[in-house]
Amino acid sequence: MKATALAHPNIALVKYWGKRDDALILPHQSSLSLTLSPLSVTTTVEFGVASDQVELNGHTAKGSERDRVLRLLDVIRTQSKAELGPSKVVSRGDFPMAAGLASSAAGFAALAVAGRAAAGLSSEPREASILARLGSGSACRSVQGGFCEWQRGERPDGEDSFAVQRFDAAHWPDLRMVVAILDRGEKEVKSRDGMKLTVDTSPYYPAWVKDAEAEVVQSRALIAQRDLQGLGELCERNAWRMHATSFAANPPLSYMNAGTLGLIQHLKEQRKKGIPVWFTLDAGPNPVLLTDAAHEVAAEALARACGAVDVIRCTPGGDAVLKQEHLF
Ligand code: 2P0
Repeated sequence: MKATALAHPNIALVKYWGKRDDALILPHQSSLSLTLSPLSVTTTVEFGVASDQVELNGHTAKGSERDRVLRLLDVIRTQSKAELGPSKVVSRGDFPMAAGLASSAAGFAALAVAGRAAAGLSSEPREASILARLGSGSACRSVQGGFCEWQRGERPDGEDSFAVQRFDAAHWPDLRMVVAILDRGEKEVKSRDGMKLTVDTSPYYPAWVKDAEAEVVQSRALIAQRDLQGLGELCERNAWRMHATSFAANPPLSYMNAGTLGLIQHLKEQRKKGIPVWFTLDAGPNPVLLTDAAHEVAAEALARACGAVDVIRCTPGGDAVLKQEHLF
């Protein structure tokens, strides 16, 4: 009745931006991401304790944070034939939560894998991915390593909306993602609220959905060929388009700040000098640079020259895994 899992965060190369069902977290379009090593979140789940307890990064979770965790465990209870009883959850991440990297993705993926194991349910990636999705959409892409594609699905119950691994981490060991932390502050508009505002008010939204769906297919071919330039260009274009939908929302929404734009400009100049480096940007000001092993030091230097207060160099990461050592 107790299990522990470790999962890595992921960064989308083709972004998820907007839900067709807010409760079940079903997206309007498919997305494709790379799982990131060495960053990880470890989570222990135990059923059959005296009362529900949730501890995240050393503090007792309250309000919606606690509700999101307990909701996922409730789904496990309905799937289990056994009487599981109340649960205790302890989760710890090894990277700065303010980095703008989706710690929720790794957190809910680890929770889904550990929770299912603690309940004696199968370790099917599909089932864990559907469960993780109910915590946070992007979490469905952190159950497996390498390059994972979240297929939007068609069904209203979400049973066909989960991530599948297209290429494992060993497919492209030379690829690097360099996280440039320009700003550690909490963002003003959470991704969940920003994407909802965009879906509801941006006239550009339908065009985004159509393009992104096509870009998932294109990215698959570029990854198959390990085409860094092709993938880098696609990745930038997709990030610009995602952010453009939000610029056109009402009221307008920008996750970029002056530092973000400064880095993007500098990056273009470096590229003209022959450094193969491209960016992607989630719902925050901190770009993630896509490059190869030979240029990760140059990418870090570029980020620092543009004011990065911290830089995290990542490689393709592996699957979420069960661990023998528990957190309690
Ligand atoms: C992504 N993001 O594909 C996109 C790009 C942010 C920008 O997934 O509401 O925390 O819990 O499903 O997964 C961040 O949103 O949102 C995200 P919910 P989530 O990675």
